[in-house]
Amino acid sequence: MADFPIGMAVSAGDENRSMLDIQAKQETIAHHFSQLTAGNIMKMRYLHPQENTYDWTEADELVSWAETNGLSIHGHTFIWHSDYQVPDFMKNYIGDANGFETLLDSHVTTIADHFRGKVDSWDVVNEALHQQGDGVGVGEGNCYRNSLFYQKLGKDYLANAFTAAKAADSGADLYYNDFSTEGGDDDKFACLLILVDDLLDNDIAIDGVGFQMHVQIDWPSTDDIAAAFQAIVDRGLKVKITELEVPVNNPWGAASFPQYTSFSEAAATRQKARYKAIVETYLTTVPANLRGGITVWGLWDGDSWLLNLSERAGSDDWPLLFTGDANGPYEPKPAFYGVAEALSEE
Ligand code: 9MR
Repeated sequence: MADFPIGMAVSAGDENRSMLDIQAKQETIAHHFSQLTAGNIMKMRYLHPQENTYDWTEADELVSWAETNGLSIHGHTFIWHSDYQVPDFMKNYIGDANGFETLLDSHVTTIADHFRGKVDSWDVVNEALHQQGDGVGVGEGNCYRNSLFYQKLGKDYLANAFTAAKAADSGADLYYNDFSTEGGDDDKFACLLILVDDLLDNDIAIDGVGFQMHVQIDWPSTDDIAAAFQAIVDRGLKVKITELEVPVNNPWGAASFPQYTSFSEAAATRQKARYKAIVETYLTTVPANLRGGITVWGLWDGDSWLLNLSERAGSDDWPLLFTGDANGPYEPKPAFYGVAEALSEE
């Protein structure tokens, strides 16, 4: 339907609701989507649990399913600060900065090399910028998250990771990926541009920016989203929506929460319009040669990570494109048709 990847984030391996255990899920995904992102199983700790041990079994199984069914893979992710994902041997590393740099380069190189030719694109580094609302302001010195990697190597770990990934797999598109960069948080967006421009000024091999887009039904505005995409397009880089979902309730923006206590027709209609507007914004702002694709973060409402998020306690958000039961069948929601309409209007 689209001439760029339409992606789906999936559970696999021994995770709950693994797509490889659920026939109906495989069929629905193969029918409607052209790319997979592993929601978890290609993160640092899964692939590289110990310094000299890589575990490819679960990822290879998923990649092989994708290959057999004609879907490409977006790799997620070589480097992510999230405590639960950083392997203990990295946290406990006691050598000097050079040693840590070698270890991290080898992590990226080994994984990129293993999947060379099988993974179309990678989130090379995920969420290296400060969280929104932390009040530190903008400026190169306070843009970067004080992660383990930053503590050990400063911002150089980003450039190093892109360089190592390109050397190991020159064919894969390399993305910097983050959340709240799609407008609505001016400081974080300014920091994104500082990061990207720093890489470009130093001729580092970055191909694009991944906008996660864990957005709200009413935030950020499509004007803000368009401006964020445009800034990346102006730099000649690809734009990829990497983790899209649209919950019907906004826990931060509105006085009453939840706004919808059932998935009413009004909620479904509003959600459809929002999904459609996001895809239209993408299509009108990003020229065809810079479209890295659009990935939704889960298949049906019961798959969403938002169900476990404390900020959303007391709400059921129905954030995804399908409804159904755990083992299927899955029914497209109005939002699905909103996306399809936007794509077919092109
Ligand atoms: O959806 C993912 C959830 O299943 C995991 O428990 C969580 C921690 O690894 O990560 C979630 O995915 C995140 C993604 O990797 C990076 N951007 C934010 C996503 C939602 O938290």
